[in-house]
Amino acid sequence: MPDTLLAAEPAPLAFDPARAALVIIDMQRDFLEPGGFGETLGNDVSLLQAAVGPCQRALAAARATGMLVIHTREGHRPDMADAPPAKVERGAPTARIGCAGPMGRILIRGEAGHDIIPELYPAAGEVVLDKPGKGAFYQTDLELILKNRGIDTLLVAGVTTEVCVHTTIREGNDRGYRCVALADCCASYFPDFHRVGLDMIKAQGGIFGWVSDSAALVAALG
Ligand code: TIU
Repeated sequence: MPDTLLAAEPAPLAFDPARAALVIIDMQRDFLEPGGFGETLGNDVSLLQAAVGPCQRALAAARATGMLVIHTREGHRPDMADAPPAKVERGAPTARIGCAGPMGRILIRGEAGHDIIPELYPAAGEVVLDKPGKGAFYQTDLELILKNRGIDTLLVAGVTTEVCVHTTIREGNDRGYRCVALADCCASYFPDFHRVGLDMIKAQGGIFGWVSDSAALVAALG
């Protein structure tokens, strides 16, 4: 398929949808719903709802195009052997990673809170990638999956903008991928961090990526 032009900042990006992946970061109940990890950290989880509708539209467009879709989930093994003490012990949350909560053990694989929200639930055949860290490349087989599919462009959505989305885009940029943050498909517990996080990506001529949005993606794939 010929290159498709995506409206983006700091400049439009030509990409081949067959070599692009929609990567939806950590749209898990633990981050978006009351009683999960995000709330234990003292956050207003309702702020992340803004990204759900735009993610649904981006996901529908990607599915209609046959684009590779990857859903990531941050979390740990039930025995927590992969959870660094520095991460588990940090701060003063109301409940730490691994503690029992209303959606099961906080940020533990297999628990209800660890799963993707129903609105964005993975379809059969879509990649679900479990990651122990903030970045989707760290200690996962993401790079192998992308290589096997010949992917060169990552369209990145999800939460939170300045934490797992940023880390993944930085990791992907250093590995040679063209990384695009879909602005309205991302959200943060800190609206200022969301805005400035996007500004950081596209400053300096796009120092580590591009910023676009769901409407531009839908238009480009339409
Ligand atoms: N707390 C916060 O803003 N984010 C995370 O802990 N993980 C993700 O961003 N997924």
